[in-house]
Amino acid sequence: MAIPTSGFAGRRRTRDVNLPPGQYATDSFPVMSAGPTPRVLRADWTFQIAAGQGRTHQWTWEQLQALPQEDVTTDIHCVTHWSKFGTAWRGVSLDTLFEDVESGSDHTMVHSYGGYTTNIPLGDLLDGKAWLVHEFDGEPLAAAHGGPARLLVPHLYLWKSAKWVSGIRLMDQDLPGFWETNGYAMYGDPWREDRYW
Ligand SMILES: Nc1nc2c(c(=O)[nH]1)N[C@H]1C(S)=C(S)[C@@H](COP(=O)(O)O)O[C@H]1N2
Ligand SMILES: [Mo]
Repeated sequence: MAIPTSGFAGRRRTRDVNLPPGQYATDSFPVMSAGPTPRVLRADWTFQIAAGQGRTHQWTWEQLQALPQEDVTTDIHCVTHWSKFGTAWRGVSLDTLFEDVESGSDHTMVHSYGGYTTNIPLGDLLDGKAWLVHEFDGEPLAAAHGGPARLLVPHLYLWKSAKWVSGIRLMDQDLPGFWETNGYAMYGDPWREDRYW
């Protein structure tokens, strides 16, 4: 939605209320990867949640597909200043995956095939805020964008949405992942421009 910032029609300038500070909107979908694209076959794919003390929950591709699927349309915001409005995804809510996970830990490290990691507070993965997605725009998620499956945490900068995600490990303390070790913020709220430390 665009709102006018001036009442004079002739001099009207608009500011998009959905655009976080310092961002511009783009229709393209840039590929941002820190390394080569890992090729993971769906037949070999697994996703794990490790809750500590040997309690690990694991899903195969077939088991993931058998879970309730949600269609999510959301804006995404990259720390390199581009935002993309109304992106359409399909996948499984993290609430569904965490349903039977018992843990007293408040922090998580998200792990990807290929070795990428990123830290996210557990609370930011629950209550309808995050998904494990495997379709974009009605098509299987392209490998360049994280296929077979990636995390989608749209209320944080997009580096938190780990591509080629392989699992989530619960942690008792907040530890930095890959980009967080290399200067990116621990939390990454686009509305507060929480970009770098
Ligand atoms: N595994 C993995 N996930 C990743 C990255 C990466 O390099 N490896 N890059 C992150 C960054 S910095 C961004 S901006 C988004 C980019 O997603 P896209 O390539 O689909 O636009 O993925 C994030 N997830
Ligand atoms: Mo990024």
